[in-house]
Amino acid sequence: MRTRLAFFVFASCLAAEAHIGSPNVFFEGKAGGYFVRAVIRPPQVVPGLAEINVRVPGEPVKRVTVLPVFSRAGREGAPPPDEAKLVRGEINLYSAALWLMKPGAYSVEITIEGSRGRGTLVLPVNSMATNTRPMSRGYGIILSALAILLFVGALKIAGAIFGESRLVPGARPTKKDRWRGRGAMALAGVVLALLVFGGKKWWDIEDANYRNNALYKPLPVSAQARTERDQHILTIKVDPADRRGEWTPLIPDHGKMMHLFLVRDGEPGAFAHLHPARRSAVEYEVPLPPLPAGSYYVYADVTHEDGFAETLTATAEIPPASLTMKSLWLGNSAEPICSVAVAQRLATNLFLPPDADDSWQMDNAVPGSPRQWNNYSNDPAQRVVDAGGGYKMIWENPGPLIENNDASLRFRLLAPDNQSALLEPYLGMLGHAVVRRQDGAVFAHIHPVGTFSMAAQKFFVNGMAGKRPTLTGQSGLLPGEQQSPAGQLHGNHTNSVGAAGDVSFPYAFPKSGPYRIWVQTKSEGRILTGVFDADVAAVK
Ligand SMILES: [Cu+2]
Repeated sequence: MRTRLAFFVFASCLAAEAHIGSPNVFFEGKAGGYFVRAVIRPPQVVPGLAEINVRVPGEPVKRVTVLPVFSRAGREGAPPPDEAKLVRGEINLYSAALWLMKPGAYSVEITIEGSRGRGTLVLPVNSMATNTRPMSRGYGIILSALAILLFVGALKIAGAIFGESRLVPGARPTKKDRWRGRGAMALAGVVLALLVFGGKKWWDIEDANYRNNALYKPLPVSAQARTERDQHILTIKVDPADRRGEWTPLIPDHGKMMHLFLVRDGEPGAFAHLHPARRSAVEYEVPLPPLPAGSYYVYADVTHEDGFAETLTATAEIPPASLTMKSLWLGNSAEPICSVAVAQRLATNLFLPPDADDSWQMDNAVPGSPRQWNNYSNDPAQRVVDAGGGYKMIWENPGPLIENNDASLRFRLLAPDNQSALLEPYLGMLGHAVVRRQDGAVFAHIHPVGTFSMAAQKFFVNGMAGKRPTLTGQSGLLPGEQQSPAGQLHGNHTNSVGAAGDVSFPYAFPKSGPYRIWVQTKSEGRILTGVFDADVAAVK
């Protein structure tokens, strides 16, 4: 009965990302003069230990330190930094475990000291409870046995106190004495049973409170399409009551308050990456391109002003677009053209114009040319797809993929002349990739530098301005972030970029299964999206 002696059932606190089911933070880029690859694995229990691994390739460095900073306490409230230990048998891999004490937005400061001076890197980590941990069976049996022993022991003691202990040594207990002892035992049994029952009740209340209020859940929002002057407009609405009134103001990420991703349910697929404008504190609105009608999964990436980043989810029913709208958006083209020029043309014709950085994609846009593999490449290990506008995208290392294995997903854009295309920054980055497990259990928006919210990183970097060595050199750009326009690409920021046209994303698929990946790049002013399907194998 007391297998639910669940006082020890522990709450776990997984630091989730602004992603779903993909809590680890990956970083690949520069910290001062050092190239760094870092992975932060958030803890399993709250408060809990975050595991931090830092690899610094090249010549050995002197020291690597790590420091967690809780956004609400600031640097002043932070403990002294911990020294990361060189992992046995490795020459450049450092490891440390850091306590994350509270749920909320943290940043982890990684400092590298060596022959090239000091390099500091700040990575945001969300610390939040997303799970509870069941007690193991063996542990439960041991605790239950101990509890029964205590219970019986307490009864015996009660019986002894009121029974035999009152007798003179050597005297035999009378019938009355025995009955008094038994009565005391019964009374103690009732009192103890009530205590156990009360304890269980108390725990259930604690447990329910934790599950209902402390556990982080992606905040469901509503997404509703309406039609105004022939245009379909999608409204994203947050109900603050769903989260006990806590809806703090947002800060822009890549210059946008919200990055909205629409994924069509079923085949043919369609995808949009849009940027809704704020209508009120809890309402965002965006004009819809003429996407194929149907049911869509909606993901909205937002960053709060305390650096906390999250993904809001919904589904939306998108009605068929009118012929007028189709011809306005598409012109004579059979496939979407996403560029500033098209956005400007639309702005003069539409009642609610789209954002210049909005982009979208449809499968089978050009009849007879669905997503195709290996039509253009002789290497069977590579996968090639149409990216629109005559461009092709090659996935250079598509497999084999294994869950939880660190991988760099590497892609190359080919111009219509089959030469590597010159990539331009799209929303400040050379590439964006959206990874989604077919069942929606994993959704992540990743960049060449890593998986975290750039706005959250910027927030922590700015918060420390003046107090710390500069993180990014004189340009004020974050590692891996590119300056616009393309002509000004800085040599020292091209760490995530190989040859022209190449872009790679550090990532590890958190779960095996079928995935779809949308890779977005920009060349000659046009946003080009390649769509790839991938199967991720389980660890054997
Ligand atoms: Cu965006």
